[in-house]
Amino acid sequence: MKVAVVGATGMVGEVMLQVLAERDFPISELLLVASERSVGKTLTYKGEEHTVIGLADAVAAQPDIAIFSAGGDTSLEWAPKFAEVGTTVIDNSSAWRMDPTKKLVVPEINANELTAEDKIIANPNCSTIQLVMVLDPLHKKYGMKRVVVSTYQSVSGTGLKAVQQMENEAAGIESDMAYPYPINRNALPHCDVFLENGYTKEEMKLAREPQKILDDRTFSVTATAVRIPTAGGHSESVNIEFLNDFELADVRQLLSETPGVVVQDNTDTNTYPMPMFAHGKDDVFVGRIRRDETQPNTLNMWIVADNLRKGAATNAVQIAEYLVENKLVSNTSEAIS
Ligand code: A2P
Ligand code: 11C
Repeated sequence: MKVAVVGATGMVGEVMLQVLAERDFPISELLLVASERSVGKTLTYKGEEHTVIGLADAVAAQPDIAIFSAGGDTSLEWAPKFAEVGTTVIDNSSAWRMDPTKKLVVPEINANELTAEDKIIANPNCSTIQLVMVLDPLHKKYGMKRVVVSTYQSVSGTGLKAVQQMENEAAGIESDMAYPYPINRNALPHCDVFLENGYTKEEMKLAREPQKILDDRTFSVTATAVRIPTAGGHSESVNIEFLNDFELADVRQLLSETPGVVVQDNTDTNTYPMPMFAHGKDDVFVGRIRRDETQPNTLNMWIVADNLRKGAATNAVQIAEYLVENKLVSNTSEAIS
């Protein structure tokens, strides 16, 4: 496959390259793409140096697959241009997610919706992906009615400037502010921009994307998204009301049999998921599974995942793998590695 990584110099782009290499994705030619500011810089992939190119040159090269993580505006403008030359775009921004003509895919859940005609495929928001990985099997078995989620999100979700703000504040060094307030030793109930309804855009992604991915509008999700001074991954406190009752042992069993989900749940040994230990891993970790004693058929749990891996890069690469395995993408060149 001729593969373009758009946004290769960014935080997600860097993890994207790691994940492509680790999973030995079949690449015959790799195009590393970023803004004009970065054109000419070199990046290393599998020990080989590659020169960063601009978007126009990347379109002209007609890659088979382009994985985008360069922000919504870049995706809105450039994804259609790649699609026009036959490239299949997997887009990590929020630009196309709720477009009814585009699929929103978590491979473990709905990759089977994909066809060769899908030229722009949306990767869900990081906090959505880890949530639906756990909701999907439970919904199939018990039928969800309502989900209340509160997030504890890593600064890496905002980007490098935010990671630097946190590190500089911790070290007592003045720095540029990615947030309107200090983040170190703080918690900001503010992820992404505020909307007219009083929610943030991040909260509305959590409310809407799960219905599209699970292809079901009969359940509802309400969210509060909070930024905290962690770097390893996003955490979520989740309350789920079901139509049907459950046994806790069955819930644990079901989740432990779900591919991509790992149950870490033993209060006797202080075993529960934490972002420090989810960091660098592709799985979604779930624990603190307990009955909500205030109303019937309701569960509480805690879900953690590395937002740059399963929340972004790994999910996108898994979509690319599915396309290749199922011959849903044109292959203009023989794979050599
Ligand atoms: P660049 O490094 O040249 O600015 P992050 O989310 O970590 O800030 O990364 C964003 C990524 O998207 C970077 O690789 C960045 O490239 C890229 N990017 C941002 N704006 C554009 C643009 N207008 N065209 C192409 N790439 C862009
Ligand atoms: C965050 N979820 O942690 C964001 C980052 O819609 O893809 C990714 C934003 C998006 O703030």
